[in-house]
Amino acid sequence: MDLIIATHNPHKVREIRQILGDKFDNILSASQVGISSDVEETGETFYENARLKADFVKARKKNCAVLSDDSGLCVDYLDGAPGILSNRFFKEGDDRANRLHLLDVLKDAKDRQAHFETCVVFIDENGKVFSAVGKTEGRITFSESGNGGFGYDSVFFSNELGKTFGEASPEEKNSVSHRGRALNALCKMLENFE
Ligand code: ITT
Repeated sequence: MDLIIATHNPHKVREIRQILGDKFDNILSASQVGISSDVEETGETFYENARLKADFVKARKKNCAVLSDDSGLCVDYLDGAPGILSNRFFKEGDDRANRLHLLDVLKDAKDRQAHFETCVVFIDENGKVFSAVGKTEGRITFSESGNGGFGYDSVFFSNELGKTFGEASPEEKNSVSHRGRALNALCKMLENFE
């Protein structure tokens, strides 16, 4: 089965391809199928925004299966912010500026607990909708560490890995990440459905 990934974030495309492996015949990004425009993320939850992104691509590629991912970092000290606004925390689409802003906002914070969350929405060729969520726990570091990953990875210390996602290999990150968990849960759901 061919699958279109409804995202314009190349890092997500890379990770989703790594995690899904050979579960789909062909995994194409939105730009590879000629969709360069994006939907406005007006939802109030990860699910609502993931659904908006999946519906947007499905409406343009009616015969294909579509997968979207809406994710974010939720920091306890900030009552769950930046959450669904993670990509726009300080400056839209500027990962480095957003990371440095987070370190600045938390410079005096003792409670540094945080989690990443992902909601994936999958719409099959016939229009049936599936969704799954994944979470991973950790804490925000006091400075950046590691060059791997993207977004907030170099300031997120994973409780399970004992290092930041920026220091982890792609395989290590995917094995415990919010995205890895959400996609594995989705795949189980799809296997049971078939
Ligand atoms: P699309 O909407 O096109 O999918 P996006 O980057 O805008 O791309 P989101 O709205 O889901 O995607 O924003 C999520 C932001 O949260 C993302 O830009 C990163 O800053 C951060 N983020 C999400 N997953 C992450 C991960 O695995 N590691 C580090 N940061 C992550």
